[in-house]
Amino acid sequence: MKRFYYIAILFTFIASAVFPQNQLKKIDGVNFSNVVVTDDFWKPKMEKVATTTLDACIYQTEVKTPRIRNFEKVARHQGEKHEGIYYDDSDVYKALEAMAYSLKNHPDKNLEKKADDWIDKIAAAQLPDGYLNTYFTLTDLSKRWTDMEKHEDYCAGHLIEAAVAYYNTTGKRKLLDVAIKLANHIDSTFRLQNRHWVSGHQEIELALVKLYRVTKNDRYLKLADWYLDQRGKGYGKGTIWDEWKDPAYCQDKVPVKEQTKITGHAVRAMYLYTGAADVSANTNDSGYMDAMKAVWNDVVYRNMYLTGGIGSSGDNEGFSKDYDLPNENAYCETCASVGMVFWNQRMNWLTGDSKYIDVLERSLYNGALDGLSLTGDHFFYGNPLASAGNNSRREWFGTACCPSNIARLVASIGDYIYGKTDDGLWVNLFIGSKTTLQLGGAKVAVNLQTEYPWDGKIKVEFAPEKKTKFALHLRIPGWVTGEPVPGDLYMFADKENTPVTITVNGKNVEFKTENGYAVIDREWKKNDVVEMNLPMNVRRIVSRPEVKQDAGRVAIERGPIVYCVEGADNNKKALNIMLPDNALFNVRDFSILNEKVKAVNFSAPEVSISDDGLNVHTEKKEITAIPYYTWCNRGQNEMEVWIPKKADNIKLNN
Ligand code: FUB
Ligand code: ZN
Repeated sequence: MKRFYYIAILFTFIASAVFPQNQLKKIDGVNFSNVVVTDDFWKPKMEKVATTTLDACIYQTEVKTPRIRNFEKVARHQGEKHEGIYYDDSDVYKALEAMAYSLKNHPDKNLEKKADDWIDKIAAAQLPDGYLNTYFTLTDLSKRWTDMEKHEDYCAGHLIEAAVAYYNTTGKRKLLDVAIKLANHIDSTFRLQNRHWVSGHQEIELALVKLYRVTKNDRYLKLADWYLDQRGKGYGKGTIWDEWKDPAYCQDKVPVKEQTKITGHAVRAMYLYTGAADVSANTNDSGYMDAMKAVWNDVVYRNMYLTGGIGSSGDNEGFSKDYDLPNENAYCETCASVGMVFWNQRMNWLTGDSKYIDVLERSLYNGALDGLSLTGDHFFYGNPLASAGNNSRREWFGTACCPSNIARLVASIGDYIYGKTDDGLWVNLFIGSKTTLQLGGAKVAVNLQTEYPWDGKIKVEFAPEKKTKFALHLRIPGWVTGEPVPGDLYMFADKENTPVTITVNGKNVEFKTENGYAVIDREWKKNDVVEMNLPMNVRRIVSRPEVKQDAGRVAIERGPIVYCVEGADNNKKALNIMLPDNALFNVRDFSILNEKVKAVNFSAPEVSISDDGLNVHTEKKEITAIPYYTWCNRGQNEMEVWIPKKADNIKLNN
């Protein structure tokens, strides 16, 4: 018997050594709290968020709008009226989460004091049974949990995320205890009573997984899974379905594990699939994977803008028909691009495939970053790809989900740079940074230096405490190997791919490519330096012919950056510019406000109409194209990403 026991142990040991990847999750993330960002591109943005964006969020949340006042009213118990929209609590929580991340990078006593004050107010508004929502508490508490569309669990999800973030940064438990009490209340009200409930706006699923990870209490993981399992079974009938006339609006038409098509509201969809990926990674339930891969293909192959933005239609704040990607009227909510970053990060962890980071990078540097002004205190809610000059960045919005969402993303940018296993390091984003990780059984200091996205040189230096063996996986972006995006929604007009060379300590190395990564598996010692040089030539992009709105047009990219022409650089006009096939590009240093960028110049015809409207005139001009994310920082201006190749596609703004 004893012998059998030893054999069984031995077998288990061998099996776990042979199949170490039995886990669904292939890569672990490296949390931003272990990463010091030193990057010339991102560090100033993180500072801007810390010193300006958060102040703007605080001012709007506390002074200009009644969001904090609603919490104070609940605590006063004087029958005062709720002000604002039923989901406004979520903006308080999301700002708090951004504050928590920022405090980790930039300790700031005053900011922490502000966060503590807000937390006291939030805690004072929690009811004894754990319920917390100022809208229902101040309007009619008897109506709580009766309308699935009313975002009670969406707000709860953002509270939980803020609580976990604040606890991780400060070690203070007050908000975490509030979140636990609220999550317990929800769990007892629904899952434990098997009372059906479909969250009208997903968010709580991913938040509950964070709560599970910090508390280690699997009750929250089960609740997250239960939320996913409620969808697509008709339980939303009567509430969310009535509101939107179509269960697909909130991804409630088909059970999550059977979904194959992207539908409905873009932010809800992104949070849903992020939650599903998180649940999969923590339960090892592969049941969501096929669905997520199919839906992801549907997004990326047929429904994504070149900027990585999604959700073309303002009517449903979401997806319309395949290939329907209008440029001027593109909705492309900032939150949806932020959601793309979240979901693609999780898909990369689950699969180890770099194509998800290619999409993440596109959404991050273009669709999401466009949501934040260069001054840090103005925002875009929608991010169109063309403008007749009527768009402007705003200080705030009635529905103010986007400002704090982009703030929390920038403040936690360190989350997206690296991935790891016990004996593998993944470099996903090229962002100057330092971290120390346990690799191959030794502590390894990693120092990544680069001037990306303006320059393609990437240098990674290792300082292990002792010689250690691990596999370095360096992402070779799809835009280097000829695929601007996975699939063929967008293609390079030329086929001039430059091969990538990698050196170790100055000598070329052979490397194998796996899942889109160059893999160098060897023993590393102190001061080993790996260098990779990504070609940064300007490339023309064309769309599949099904995208009618881009027909006869071309866009330009350099590295991960999508470019546009803006009136501010081109004699106040952009819609009259052509980009013929034979135009040559010239890259030069340029500044937009204080942002140092690379501009792309080309000489091309501009069309103008005489004042009397009788003559059309074409004149060759020197045109300046700028990174898309920097547009509309110098007032209202015409702008265009997809530039007509010939005059017959020009649509002038008269
Ligand atoms: O409903 C809450 C948020 O407001 C959504 O995520 C955004 O799309 C906006 O509708
Ligand atoms: Zn938003």
